Amino acid sequence: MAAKVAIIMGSQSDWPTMRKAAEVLEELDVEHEARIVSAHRTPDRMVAFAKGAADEGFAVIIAGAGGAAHLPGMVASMTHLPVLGVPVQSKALSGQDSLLSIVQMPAGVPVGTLAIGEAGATNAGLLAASILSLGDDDLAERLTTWREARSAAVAERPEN
Ligand code: RP5
Repeated sequence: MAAKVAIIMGSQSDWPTMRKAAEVLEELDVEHEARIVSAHRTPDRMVAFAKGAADEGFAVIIAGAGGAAHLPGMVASMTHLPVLGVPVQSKALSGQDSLLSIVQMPAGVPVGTLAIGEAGATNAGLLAASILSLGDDDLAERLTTWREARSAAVAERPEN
């Protein structure tokens, strides 16, 4: 069974951000699955997901949430899998609340926290692929090719 990446989010409203992680994983041909799992609205679903994620075949978890963004940290407390946290840009505080809720974990329960918003989601996808590439030479090659293409697409001079 190929290692999968789970993309979980607290709400449907997080999907426009979190789909950026899915898009980059699709580009890299990495198996992934997106689910809505809320720490506050569906706590039982969260516990079941976190405790069962490894047995389901997930190798990396990307967790995005906004506001009082407890999802990544709570999931990290219940699994040994790497958890990458994406602070979704909130309306009230522009995602600063999300960032601080996710990043400041106590020692012993790590969450790899990315940037606020779409850049964070894209980079979470890339980081998940990078983690999986440690045990997958073909993926490492695809990732290298992807990065080279991104570099090649940068013009040397600005256009008028
Ligand atoms: C969080 O509350 C979600 O992750 C979302 O970012 C935020 C707002 O959710 P909705 O009220 O839009 O469903 O749990």
